[in-house]
Amino acid sequence: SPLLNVMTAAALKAAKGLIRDFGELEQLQVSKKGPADYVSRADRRAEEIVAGELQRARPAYGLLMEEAGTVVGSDTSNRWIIDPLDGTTNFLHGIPHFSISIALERDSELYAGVIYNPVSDEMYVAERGTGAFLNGRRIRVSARRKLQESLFATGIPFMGIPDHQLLLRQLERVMATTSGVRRYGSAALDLAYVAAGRYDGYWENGLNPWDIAAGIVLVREAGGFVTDLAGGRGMLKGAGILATNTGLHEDLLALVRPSAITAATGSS
Ligand code: 2AM
Ligand code: CA
Ligand code: CA
Ligand code: CA
Repeated sequence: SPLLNVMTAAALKAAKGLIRDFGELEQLQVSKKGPADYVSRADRRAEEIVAGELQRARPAYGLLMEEAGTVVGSDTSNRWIIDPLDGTTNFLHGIPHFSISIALERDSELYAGVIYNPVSDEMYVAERGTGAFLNGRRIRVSARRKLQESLFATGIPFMGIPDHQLLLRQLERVMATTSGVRRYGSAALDLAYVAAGRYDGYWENGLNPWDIAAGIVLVREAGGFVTDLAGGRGMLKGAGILATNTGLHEDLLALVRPSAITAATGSS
């Protein structure tokens, strides 16, 4: 579709710069935004390219970006949500697992999403009602229904997140009953992998809208189900995220929802 073409073109253009910078990491200027939150010239440059391309194609739309913040558009029903480099820590350590994530929110609903991994050259796209695709091929969530056969992903809280205990308790419960847990460090790619049926589910506490907006569209269009960690719809409001192949949703939610954990351990 014309919309997805605009989004993929922006991602591909920004990816060229990221790949160049990934090959010359020593020259990259890195600064610190917050506890364990690093930003490099690569993040900023990629974001400028993505935002510039999207604004050229759809001048009236607003933007929500990780690095530059918010741009209010004259068309208030359409807003881009952009993470120009998801997995910055991997990137800065020379680990080839990072992505560009672009979502479109329309009338306050997530409408389209594009996630691109420049190293593996995997382009994930989804638009509401038309399915999810990886490099042009239709993708679907997995069909697994048993926890003990299923593989899950999560994110490990970084410095500055107060409740490390929550993840440790969630891990304890998920490890004991499933095929395993992975932690690769790009929330956007974690969601893309759920959409592609690689992971059977993924959860993470907290996160920002740009980490997950595009991935939510992908998982839904691939037949999956996405909620916050209380089973509600607060994913973009920092209430955590749980994305599964739908069939496993209740089971995984029962293992990781904070209220269940608090009740089971009797602490707060
Ligand atoms: P980033 O690479 O764009 O910063 C990994 O669990 C997810 O958490 C990624 O989406 C990563 O996004 C984000 N993340 C990692 N460290 C972070 C920090 N200190 N503050 C906020 N988000 C962080
Ligand atoms: Ca960041
Ligand atoms: Ca991110
Ligand atoms: Ca980022």
